[in-house]
Amino acid sequence: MPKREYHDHLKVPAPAADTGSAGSVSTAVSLDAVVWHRYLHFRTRNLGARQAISVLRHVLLPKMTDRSVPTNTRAPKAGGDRLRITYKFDASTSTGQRKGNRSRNAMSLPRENILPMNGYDIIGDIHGCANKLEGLLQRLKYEEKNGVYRYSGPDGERQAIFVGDLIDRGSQQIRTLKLVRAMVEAGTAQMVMGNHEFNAISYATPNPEIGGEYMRPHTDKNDGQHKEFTDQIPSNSALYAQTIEWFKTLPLWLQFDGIRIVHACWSDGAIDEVKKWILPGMPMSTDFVIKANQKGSPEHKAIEVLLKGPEISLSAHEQPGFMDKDKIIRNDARIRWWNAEAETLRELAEIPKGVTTLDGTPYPELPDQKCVEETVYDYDGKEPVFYGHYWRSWAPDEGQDWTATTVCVDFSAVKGGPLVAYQWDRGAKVSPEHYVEYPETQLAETQ
Ligand SMILES: [Mn+2]
Repeated sequence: MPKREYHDHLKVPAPAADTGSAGSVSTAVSLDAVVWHRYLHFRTRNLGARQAISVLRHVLLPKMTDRSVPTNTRAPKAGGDRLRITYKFDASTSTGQRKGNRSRNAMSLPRENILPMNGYDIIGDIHGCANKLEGLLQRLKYEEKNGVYRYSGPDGERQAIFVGDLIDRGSQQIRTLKLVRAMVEAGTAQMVMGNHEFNAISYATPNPEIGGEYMRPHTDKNDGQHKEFTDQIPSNSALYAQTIEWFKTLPLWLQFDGIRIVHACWSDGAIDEVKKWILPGMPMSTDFVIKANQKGSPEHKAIEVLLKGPEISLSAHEQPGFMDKDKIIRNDARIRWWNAEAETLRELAEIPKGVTTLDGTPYPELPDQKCVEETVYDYDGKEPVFYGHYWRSWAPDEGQDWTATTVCVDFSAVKGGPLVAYQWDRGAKVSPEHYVEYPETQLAETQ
């Protein structure tokens, strides 16, 4: 493996140290998207603003003198990709006089922080299937080094992106968490929150209005869904508390380099609602957790759409409910938001194959009536959006699992399906050859 070169120069305006007198200078740094996300990643470690800035300085501006101190005391704002940092100098430490400072206009940055990625490997819902995760990472040419998987193949710099739902159901909860968290913290991966991580946060958040209750009530049903996690990571353990705090730092969506990632559904309306509450890079607050668990609140609706996907009411369209596999009666159907052209009830509503009406007869075809409100979820963005959540069956179907601008990567790994990734190369069009599954599908014998 070729030795990596970790230093390079990025042309950013260095604080001009002019006079040799004491003073301060402020500089606006244009951050590459990767650096920006790297920076946000540091912010998500629950650092205070000062600590974060000092980390930032360490990462971005390692050639600054020790005594040129960033003076921001507030967190820099995520206004696009620009960041304003003010440096304070005294006469003896102005950068221009510093011996060995080769360039006033270039600062040395760690290369892995500034190089744009050649591509991203977007990985589906894991649900505690650590063996499949390791198998998939190895197929994608990630190698473990010092406890962290990192892309080590021939294709330049790549990063993994997890679409959420690391936990619940599977038998390897801790291994999965440790593996993914190590990658996210080392910057070899990013991750968005899934509904299972959000549920875990809510399950651990006391209800301020009812003593002894939690925002996600500890009912038999909710206990059951969360059982593998709480069995393997007892709620009184330090790991439990640390894990819940880490979940709060996960973003609800990601957008950079021409791609978008969300657990269940990209919705500009839902994103705008969440932006009122959560600043980029800041952890989810308890206030938001409480709001987002109040049925009917805009925050609840936004979280439902982003993490579980939008639904359409069958009864509101005078259609019968259906009985799902678990004999639960459903009056709402999932919306096929990935179908940009969907307009009618039949096109919009996803009725699972083989379900019946309440009296046991096969569910009839839905009418062709036009819907208006629900088409708001039709994805019409130009950037491809990658998502998980939908428990699809391998192999991917065109129009359903992938379109020109939507890519589902959840193929039910914990229910016997493969764990799936989509290898996105910068600028490439969506195409099913970019799907990679583990275990690998046996190809049919050809004649
Ligand atoms: Mn999910």
